[in-house]
Amino acid sequence: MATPAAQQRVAVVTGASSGIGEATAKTLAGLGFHVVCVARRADRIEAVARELGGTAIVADVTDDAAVEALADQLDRVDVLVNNAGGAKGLEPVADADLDNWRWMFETNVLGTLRVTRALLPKLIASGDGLIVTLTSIAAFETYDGGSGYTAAKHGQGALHRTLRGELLGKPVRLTEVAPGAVETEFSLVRFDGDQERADNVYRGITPLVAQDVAEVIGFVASRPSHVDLDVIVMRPRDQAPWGRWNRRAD
Ligand code: 8X3
Repeated sequence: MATPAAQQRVAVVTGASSGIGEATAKTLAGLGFHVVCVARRADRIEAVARELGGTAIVADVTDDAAVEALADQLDRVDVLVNNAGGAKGLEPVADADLDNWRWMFETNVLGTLRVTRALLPKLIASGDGLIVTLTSIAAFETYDGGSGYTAAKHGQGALHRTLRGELLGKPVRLTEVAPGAVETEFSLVRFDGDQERADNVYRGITPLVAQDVAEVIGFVASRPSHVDLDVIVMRPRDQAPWGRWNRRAD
């Protein structure tokens, strides 16, 4: 791995190959962190890491051995951004696709658990650690067709929030960032590559973009160490609780 400068703080960002993860990696690098970009797509994270002067580590958060190997390669971790995750499908409960549910629990819930558990000793040892977990407004709301995703995001949020008590007295801050609609590859993944269906999600609204979320994470990571921003819910002005949009005619 590229070596961080002496005393340089290290931030690990999962899902750093695109969208919120990539934008966050760039923002944190701009704040002076050595950023470790983690994702499955080697070519993408290598390009991102090269641009930042950071390190690319190819790892799938659903793979125990890969996450252990990730932890073994890191001497120091000051910030962890649990960003890897996503949605698959929009079926009602009556037609739920169990494979989609498994994928969503594996990536959002167990992925966050694996990476957090593996890096926790180093975050504590840093003396001023920070864990930022990207959940979603789906961690607080439910909506028709969204049960698998909202269940996974509620689970991921519960895991993250539990740490607030378990780590009390340890030098680690915890921030949950819960965005609404952000135009990234999110909907393309959810609809299995169906571009038209993905575009329809954002039709007639002004969604958030990845940079909007990255800037908030940069703000969180640059507060003094006694300040813990606990939960940040952010959504486009055009989005009320899920399913209610201010859509303008095209
Ligand atoms: C995704 C939030 O509003 O696009 O986490 O479903 S939304």
